[in-house]
Amino acid sequence: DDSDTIEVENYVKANYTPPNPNLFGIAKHKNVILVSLESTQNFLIHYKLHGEEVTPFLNQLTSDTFYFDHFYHNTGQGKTSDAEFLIDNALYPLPRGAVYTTNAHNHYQALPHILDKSGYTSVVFHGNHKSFWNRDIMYATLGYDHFYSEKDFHLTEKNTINYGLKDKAFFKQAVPKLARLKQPFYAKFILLSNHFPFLLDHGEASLKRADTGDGVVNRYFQTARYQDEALRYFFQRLKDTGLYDQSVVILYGDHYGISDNHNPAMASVLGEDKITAYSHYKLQKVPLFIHIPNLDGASSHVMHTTGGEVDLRPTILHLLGLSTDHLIGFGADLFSNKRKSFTVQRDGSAISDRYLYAANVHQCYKQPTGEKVAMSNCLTLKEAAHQDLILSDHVVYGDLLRFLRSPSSEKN
Ligand code: GP9
Ligand code: MN
Repeated sequence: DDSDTIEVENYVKANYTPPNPNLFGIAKHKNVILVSLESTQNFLIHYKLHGEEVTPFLNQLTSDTFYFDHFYHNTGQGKTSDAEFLIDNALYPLPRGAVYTTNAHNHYQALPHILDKSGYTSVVFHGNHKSFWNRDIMYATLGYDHFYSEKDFHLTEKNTINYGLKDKAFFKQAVPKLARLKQPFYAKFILLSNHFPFLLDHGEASLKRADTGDGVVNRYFQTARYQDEALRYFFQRLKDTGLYDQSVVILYGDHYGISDNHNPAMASVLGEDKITAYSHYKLQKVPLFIHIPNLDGASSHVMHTTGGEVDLRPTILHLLGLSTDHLIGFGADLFSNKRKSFTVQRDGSAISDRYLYAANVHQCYKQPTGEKVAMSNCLTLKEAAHQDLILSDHVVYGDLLRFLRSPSSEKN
């Protein structure tokens, strides 16, 4: 009802984080290309297996773009779709189920609708059936103009595995469609090949398996390498077509790939005795890369700011020169000098550069050592996470954005 809406509005207003004035509008009218890296965890970056880099292309991107090495997924049971939801709406996914399936008819202030007002065309490319995660319905709600799904690609026995089109064939077929779009566009690419149980066809692995005794973990490195090769090809094509210099390109790991069921193998991968409650949260880091075009001389940097997927909507809008002070949402611009070091996990955990509150064991840890400290150190953090999650859930469960009269919330 109205009092709920007012509470959310006040909280969001009080937490508003202004943009970095040096970057606000730096990419005005540029395209936005978003790539969802399937199950890609941050530990892969610069990791060496059998003395070889697993992700040589992404490793190179850490010095060609803004690379965030303290960036976390904020997803729940809706996995890939939760990550998409977070980024488009700056709202958290739900404590159970997938918001894409349970609340696909709500009112939202999603990126496609916001960008539409600046003349953007919004599209999604994904090599799986359109109804997976209820995407076809949700994308219409969020304002996407077109969804290039399985039926828009040429699928064969050879170019598919597991959930659908292999990443290399996917990019090969998608780039010509991308190049034909009216600019500026917001285009999302959702990858598939690095998906559990991490399958490749014979002769497609360019890296030997790991030898942890756990087949899932062993194969994970091979499909991550395959994805890395597909991304190298994609960037080359973006450069060939001239789109690279006209686009903000964002790559993010959607969620963890290796669950806690594989902790013994992961301990050996990381050279640790065992995966502790603390290292579990470290493993929830996913890589984030942001390429900003025409930023002469200052276009790359390793960013240590603690953040998460919920921060991307304001980050993107500010780069495009669009203000966010009238929008309902959580998170804050990752480039802002005023942002708090903060992100949450859907289980109620909270992370800053100084402390980590681990909800799974109700313990406060000091960062980055993981030393156990008194809960009093974590109370502010824990409460902030709780407020964010509770109020975001109010918005989604109560469909509160329908009550807002600002033009950005109108369905068009
Ligand atoms: C399916 C793909 C994978 O279309 O996005 O979904 P996930 O299982 O990772 O949520
Ligand atoms: Mn996924």
